[in-house]
Amino acid sequence: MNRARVLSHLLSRVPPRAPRATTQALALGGSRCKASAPPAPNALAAEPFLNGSSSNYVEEMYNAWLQDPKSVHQSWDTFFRNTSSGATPGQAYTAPPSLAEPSPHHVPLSSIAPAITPAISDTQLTDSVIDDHLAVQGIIRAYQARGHLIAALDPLGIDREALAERPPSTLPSRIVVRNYFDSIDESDMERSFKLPMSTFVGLNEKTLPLKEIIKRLEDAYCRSIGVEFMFINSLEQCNWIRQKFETPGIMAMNQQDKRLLLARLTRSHGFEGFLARKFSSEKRFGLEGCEILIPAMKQVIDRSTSLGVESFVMGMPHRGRLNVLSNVCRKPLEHIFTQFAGLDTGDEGSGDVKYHLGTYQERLNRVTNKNIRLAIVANPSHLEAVDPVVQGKTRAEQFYHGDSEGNKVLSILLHGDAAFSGQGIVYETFHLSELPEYTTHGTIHIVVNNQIGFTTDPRMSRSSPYCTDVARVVNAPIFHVNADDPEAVMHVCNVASDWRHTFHKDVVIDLVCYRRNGHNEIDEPMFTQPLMYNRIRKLKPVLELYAEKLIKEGVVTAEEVKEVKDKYEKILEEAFTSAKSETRVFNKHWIDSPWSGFFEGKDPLKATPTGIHEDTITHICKRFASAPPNASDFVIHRGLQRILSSRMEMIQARTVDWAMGEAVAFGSLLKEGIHVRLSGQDVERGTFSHRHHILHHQKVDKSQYNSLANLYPDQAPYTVCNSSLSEYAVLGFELGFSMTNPNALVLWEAQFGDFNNTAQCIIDQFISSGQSKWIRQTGLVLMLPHGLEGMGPEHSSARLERFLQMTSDDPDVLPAFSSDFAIRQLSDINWIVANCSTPANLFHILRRQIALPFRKPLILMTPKSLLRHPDAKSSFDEMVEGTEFQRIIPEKGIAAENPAGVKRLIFCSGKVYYDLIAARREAGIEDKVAITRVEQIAPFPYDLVKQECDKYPDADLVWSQEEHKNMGSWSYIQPRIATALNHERHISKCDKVEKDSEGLESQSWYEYWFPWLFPTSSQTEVSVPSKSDTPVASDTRVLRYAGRPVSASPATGNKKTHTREVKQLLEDSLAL
Ligand SMILES: Cc1ncc(C[n+]2csc(CCOP(=O)(O)OP(=O)(O)O)c2C)c(N)n1
Ligand SMILES: [Mg+2]
Repeated sequence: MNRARVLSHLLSRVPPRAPRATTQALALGGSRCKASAPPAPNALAAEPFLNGSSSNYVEEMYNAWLQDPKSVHQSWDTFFRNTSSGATPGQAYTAPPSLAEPSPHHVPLSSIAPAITPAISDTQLTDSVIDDHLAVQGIIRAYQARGHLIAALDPLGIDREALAERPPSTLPSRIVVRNYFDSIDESDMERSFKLPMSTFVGLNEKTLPLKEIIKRLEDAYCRSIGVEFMFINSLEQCNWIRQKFETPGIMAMNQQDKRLLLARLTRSHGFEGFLARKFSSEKRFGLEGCEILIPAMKQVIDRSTSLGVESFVMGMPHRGRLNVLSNVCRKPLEHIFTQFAGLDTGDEGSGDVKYHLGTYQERLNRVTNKNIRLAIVANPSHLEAVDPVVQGKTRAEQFYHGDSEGNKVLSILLHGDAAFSGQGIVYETFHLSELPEYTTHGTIHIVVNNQIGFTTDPRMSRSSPYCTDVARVVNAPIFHVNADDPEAVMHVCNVASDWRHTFHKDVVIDLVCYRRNGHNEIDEPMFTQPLMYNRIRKLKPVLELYAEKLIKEGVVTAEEVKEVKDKYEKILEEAFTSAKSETRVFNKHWIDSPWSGFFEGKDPLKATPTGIHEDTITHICKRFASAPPNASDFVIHRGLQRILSSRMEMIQARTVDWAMGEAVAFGSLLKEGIHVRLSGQDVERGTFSHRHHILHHQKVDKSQYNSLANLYPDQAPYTVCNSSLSEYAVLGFELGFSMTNPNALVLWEAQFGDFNNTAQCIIDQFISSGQSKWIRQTGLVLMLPHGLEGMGPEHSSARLERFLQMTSDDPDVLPAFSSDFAIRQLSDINWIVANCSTPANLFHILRRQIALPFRKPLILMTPKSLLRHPDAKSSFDEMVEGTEFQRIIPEKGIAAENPAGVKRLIFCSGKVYYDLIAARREAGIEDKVAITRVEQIAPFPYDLVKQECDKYPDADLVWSQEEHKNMGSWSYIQPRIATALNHERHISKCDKVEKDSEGLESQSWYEYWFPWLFPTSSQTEVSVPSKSDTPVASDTRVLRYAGRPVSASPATGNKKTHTREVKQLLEDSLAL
């Protein structure tokens, strides 16, 4: 313990103005300094702030000061000046003025002296005493910061062996305490030291012998729990954690809790064993090796319920999912067993494998005697993709319950070790955790860390020491725990629940465990991890270990253990027998977000009108064009004032531009009590500076005004929020948000449409296919700025073609034309894809999302240059009552007045329309060329397109698009127009009503959601239009393509090429 003394002694020999060479030699140590240095004042040695670790720093400061006194902080300058001018020991240092309040946990050195044990307090306060106490503080801190590095976390003991093989300099004690132990000997161990306020190991003692201090620290930090928390910036939070782990006896558990824990472990273990016996060749991604997960989750739920939580929204991967569904959520065992039976489905949907399905259960929590709701969100195979969805759903539940601090709704996310460290979405989701409009006020993360990912060892799958290191970015404490120590796991679960309740921040429980079988039950793990699996084979299951422990402690008897086991086995057997009599599986049993009240009393094929009263339009527009009511106090940017004035002018002219069309859609829904939430990067202003939903006071920071939130006193809330720079997480989040409440319009806007591909997984796995797989509807809107404006390959294409390729309507089958054709198409398709060309149509399509009696995702290509295009405006007349969304906007000019004279009918979509009409005007062929806009691309408006074609019998047909030929709508449009003209193309057969192997019709989604309309499935009251309603004449015209040629890149980066391409496509389109 004398290193500091030696250094300060050396430093004390620094001459007041030693030449630079001398101080450098000092830094190296050795006798030269003694020989060359003249006797120096002993000022430095006596300064209280000097210790071993600061001496190098002092030397650096001193050297710098010698070079230039101004290069060091003023306090150093004063200090060195005082020292040089011969200040007496202890007098040279003058503290710099403090910027911060003194911390309540600050321990002044002087406070050490009185508390030292009699033996020491008799002596003078010497350097040695101070150093020794500082060293003890250092040791305490070392355990707190690094104790986890040597904790016994691994049930396999592999990490311990790895430690033992290390060179002595990296041995455990060295890893934790580094060099503090260098000069400690046995006599130091018996000495008593004052405990600083930064530790709780003393309980009521103020001093303890060093030996006892170290023992207690090892108990707290180096046994079955490894706590990582010292990176947290809050002293309050650090102390809270210290107290939860250091307080002697804090982990003690009563007998009743031990018995409950054993019973829960018995179920967890019994469930997997039962499935293994009954379905030995089926994949189930069993939990064996981490059976403690079930008691752990239940403990978190019990504890959180006792703290006031009523609803738990959970996301989890494949591992142990069935076990969680059964033993945590209490999903009926019969529902789970029938999933193994290979039965036909009894209702709508294409279904999913059993370990991806969601659930929603309401039940009594027996421990707290409170009712709780539990949801596990359905997810695809794509690991961690569900994380942001869970967050969004949780946030929405909190929002609609007015739970502004997350006291009632809690999200729990489960992870695998490989996925947690490997998937970027984990990081993106963590970054939402503290954002005001995205926070769920703390998520409890539980990692099933079985130290393997499929066949890959951790050393090959991550570069971070722990799989949990990603959580450090948000200052989340991380509790690593040996999963074979059930009581330690329970303690950690309690602390994690309390942490979340106290600080409303994320926390991680890392269950360090193993995987007893292969990745799934059919895999052979010995191929790739022979040594690990040799060891696993020798390990007793945790249930056995814990039962033995409790029997030994006298908490239970062997008979009791067996009794609990047999009782559960009987429950399983009975459910298994009753599941055998089931003939169908029902997807509806697996819905994670039921909207029970939403569908009731509705006509499944009737939408409410979207046009609104002109007074409402005017009122909303006026508010949207106005400064806040206290305008004189609220300084608005001059540029914005101009925008507001131009909005006022539009009101005078009874017109709206794009931003106002959108605002009226939002405002009118808000008036009707529909919550609107618009989220995405820079959405408050709008990437193209057209929206300005939030006005900023130019003189007062954070003073803002949101006009749409202030339209009517009793309106629904309006949320508009700039998001983090993430597409994957934010889109996932909004999807989750939209799942909770069907009576809300949730929109996500991409900065530019092409960025949607970084959220591809959410689009493919959830939005496009979610209803089919999980019969879960969503009315989420994706607004994707799209269009080739000469801005280069990026920022041009929202990849419209991909959305169209994923639509689920058959290009070869012409649906029967009937009065409800449009809405029937909407209800049958997986999503709607549109590219509106007028603000009025935008207004209607947004309102239609809510007007529909069901929910469908809407993929909207949105414009850029059209935001300010003088022609892209709509009259109030197009939005008032009696108007509606126009799936196509037919030619309305002179060509339409004399259809017989029309030589060409051009179909197009989006902004290219405005280029085409300008070029047509210039060419003077407005009477010969009709131009019709397809606004709703999917589902394809066969009926209206057919009408247009019929109207111009002598016209040739052209599809004109600005996207390259292998992109945009062409490949979607082409076969569908052919089908519209020629009816069915007989390429594939599509039966609307599917029959199962027993010849029984499955229930359609209408029947499921609207059972009152379907007394029995054979007595349907909905008239299904017959194919004979459809005209049979055939039109042999062939649609021609006019546009850019195929390309690998979505757009040219060269402005001149862009202009040439536009000219070419217009010529191709219009040349007669
Ligand atoms: C995004 C993604 N990539 C790859 C896979 C294929 N896959 C399924 S499980 C698995 C290993 C997962 O390991 P881990 O996260 O540790 O969970 P464990 O199976 O060990 O519980 C892999 C690579 C996947 N499901 N998702
Ligand atoms: Mg794993």
